[in-house]
Amino acid sequence: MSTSTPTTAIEPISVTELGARSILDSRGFPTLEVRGTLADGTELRAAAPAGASTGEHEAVELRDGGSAFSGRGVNVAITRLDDEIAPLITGRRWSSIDEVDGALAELDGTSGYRRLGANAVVAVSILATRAFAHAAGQPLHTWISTTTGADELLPVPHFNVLNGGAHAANALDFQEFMIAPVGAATEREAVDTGAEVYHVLRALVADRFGTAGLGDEGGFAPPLADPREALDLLVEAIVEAGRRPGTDDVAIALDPAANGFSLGDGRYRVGDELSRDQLVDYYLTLLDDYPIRSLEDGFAEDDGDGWTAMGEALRRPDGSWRVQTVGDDLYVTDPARIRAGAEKGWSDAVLIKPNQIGTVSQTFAAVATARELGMAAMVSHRSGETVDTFIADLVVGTGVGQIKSGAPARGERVAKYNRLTEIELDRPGLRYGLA
Ligand code: 2PG
Ligand code: MG
Repeated sequence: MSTSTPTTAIEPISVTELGARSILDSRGFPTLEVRGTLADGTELRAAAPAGASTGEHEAVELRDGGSAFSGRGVNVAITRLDDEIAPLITGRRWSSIDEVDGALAELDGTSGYRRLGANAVVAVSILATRAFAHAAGQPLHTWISTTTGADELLPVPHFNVLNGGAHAANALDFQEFMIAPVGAATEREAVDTGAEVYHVLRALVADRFGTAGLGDEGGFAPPLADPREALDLLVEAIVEAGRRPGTDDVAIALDPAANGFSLGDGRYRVGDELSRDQLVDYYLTLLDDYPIRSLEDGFAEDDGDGWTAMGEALRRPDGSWRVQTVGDDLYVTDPARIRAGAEKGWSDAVLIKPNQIGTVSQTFAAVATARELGMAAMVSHRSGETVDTFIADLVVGTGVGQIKSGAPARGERVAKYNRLTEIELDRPGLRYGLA
């Protein structure tokens, strides 16, 4: 991951009006959409996503409680935005995203934005980022690259095509089975490859299980339980689509999301009950048998001993890792947690979700921390999404080279992939691939 020096001065912004409304997310639950008007009359929007398998230490969404929508309404958050955030944001000119985000944190006054709600704060922060890009006359991804000093890069998409865990009603303990076209030459080719494998997989699943029902992220959710069965299906689909399963062509990535099958005290259930060492061994046999390039949240967020054992098993004598090992719930996009994990040898990569930490500038700080520590990063959607495409520009502008946005199907997932191929069209010559 190389960096370059920012060249453009930041233009100040002024937002003359700011408001919010409740919209439905991809699971049919309320979420916030923020709308702002700039001094030149330009209207901007931003929407907050929402996770299902959330980390214990994530920034906190403000939800109404009560019986409507199982307590998941956002009316209290909208009232606080109208009463407190809107007067703050519209009251002055802002000269940097750090300044906006710092003022939001100060106004909130709690850790994790408990008072104003991280759902409101992240949407306002994204809207402010769009305002700065507009003021600078730059596409969002270019403004992000200029501001963070990173080189732009089109990322390898990680398509979640088989769903389990908290995202599906089947008995599959692992949450996400992804395919990553690392060998593609362009974003266009990568996205098309993902879609072609997805269609072959649909036919295989329908043929074998008589159903091609979906999980929350648009991947299929057949009634299987054993991760190996899911991996066999993926390999078969990749081959049948005319591609080569391999870590240099169409690779596999896993997010077991181990919080979901942790029994506590270092015990896990993957079919059978497994100890920490048995779970490490289980992953090692999967790495032997399948072309897996990335393994996210292999242990629970509170099981430091598990992460240490896995790190010891996966690090080669020269310090390189046998598989990219990603912390999601473990780090919650928090620079301090990332730093602590790196010191303990827990992983060599970080998942980046803006709403986990709350603001765009904190998200930039998480990416910068990963880069400083020599760790890889992957930008991620949430299982509850909207058609907001901010993370597509974020991944290009921060140049981290990896994104996951669910299956190559369903509007809220493909909005991000389609934005990536649009950026590629607008920027001929921009490199595609891993950082
Ligand atoms: C994850 C995410 C996104 P959720 O665990 O990585 O895929 O799921 O948004 O439910 O936390
Ligand atoms: Mg995860």
